[in-house]
Amino acid sequence: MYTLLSGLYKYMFQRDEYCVLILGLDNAGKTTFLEQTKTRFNKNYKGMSLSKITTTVGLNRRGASDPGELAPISVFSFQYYAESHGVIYVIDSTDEERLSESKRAFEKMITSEALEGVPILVLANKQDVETCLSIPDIKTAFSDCINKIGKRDCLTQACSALTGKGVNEGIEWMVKCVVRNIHRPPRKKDIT
Ligand SMILES: Nc1nc2c(ncn2[C@@H]2O[C@H](COP(=O)(O)OP(=O)(O)OP(=O)(O)O)[C@@H](O)[C@H]2O)c(=O)[nH]1
Ligand SMILES: [Mg+2]
Repeated sequence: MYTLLSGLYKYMFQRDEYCVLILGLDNAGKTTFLEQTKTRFNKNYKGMSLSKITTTVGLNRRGASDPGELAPISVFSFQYYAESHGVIYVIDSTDEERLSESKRAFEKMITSEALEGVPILVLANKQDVETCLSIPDIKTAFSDCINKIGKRDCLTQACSALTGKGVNEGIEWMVKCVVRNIHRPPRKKDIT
């Protein structure tokens, strides 16, 4: 009886909550992607003008002496890794010079035990720029990471956080993956 009532309570008054990290080197387009996503998926969201977004300061910033570290939350990554249900990894497709740095950071992230089995969406961002690297170029540069991805879901998606191209596809894929991942059940949040 208690189980039934508790199940009914959860059904009526609680909802599932998933935590997805957005990682990548500085200037990759993480904040722009987040704002674009919020604007698209939240009808009431009145975001800032995307073209006015500048470098995130504070905790989200990478230390200058820290090459290869991920820009956001690098100091507390492990704490966040353990609590996350998915990772969106943003690559600047216009920055060939830093592609290997981005690959090293990606490799470091996916080999973290705290992220085992977590779905990873790799966003090849800034695809609106004519001279950008193509998806095959980026896949080739990241090719030695493939055997470290393991059994988790992983998708490389072409995207422009600025124009919104590829954003819906990426988010919809991520939602499908986190919901079906039985190894990381959602948090239950009371509906207020
Ligand atoms: N052309 C183009 N520019 C983009 C795109 N996404 C982001 N940018 C630009 O790239 C710059 C960095 O974008 P941000 O969203 O601030 O990048 P970030 O990863 O949050 O950077 P940090 O906060 O420094 O870690 C800004 O000038 C954006 O306008 C894109 O899809 N296309
Ligand atoms: Mg930012």
